Amino acid sequence: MKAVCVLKGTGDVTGVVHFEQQVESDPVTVKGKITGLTPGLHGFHVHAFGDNTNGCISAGPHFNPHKKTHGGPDDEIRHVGDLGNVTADSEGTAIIHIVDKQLSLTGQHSIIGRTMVIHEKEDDLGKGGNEESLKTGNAGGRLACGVIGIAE
Ligand SMILES: [Cu+2]
Ligand SMILES: [Zn+2]
Repeated sequence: MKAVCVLKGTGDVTGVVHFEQQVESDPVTVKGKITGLTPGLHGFHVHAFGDNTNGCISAGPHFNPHKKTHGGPDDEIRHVGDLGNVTADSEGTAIIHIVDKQLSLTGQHSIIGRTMVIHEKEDDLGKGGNEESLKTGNAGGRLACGVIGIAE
């Protein structure tokens, strides 16, 4: 099973992300490139809805079918959509290569038809010590997003 997402926003940030999974019990490999960022860390999540009618805001909160609090990708307690941060280099380019155990491209909690979002700021992975940290990781605005679709 393969999926793809083209990220776009109102500014210069754009990207393409590819997803691959062999069978439902396997991890999902996420590979791609996002350009136009400020150097440093940027929160990167799957949000609940594949709705871009009002830009990236319409994608709703982080995809969280198990009703947990926000966390980092290696935490047991996290939203399914919590992929942590990607790092942009001095040119503003982030090369993504993530292998994630909680994502799936099939089954009841598939991410197909949901939205990938790249954020303005670093995701504190739920360790920010305030209420917002346990919801969004204080990752700030949504720079670009795109709906995850089935790929060939
Ligand atoms: Cu997000
Ligand atoms: Zn989250």
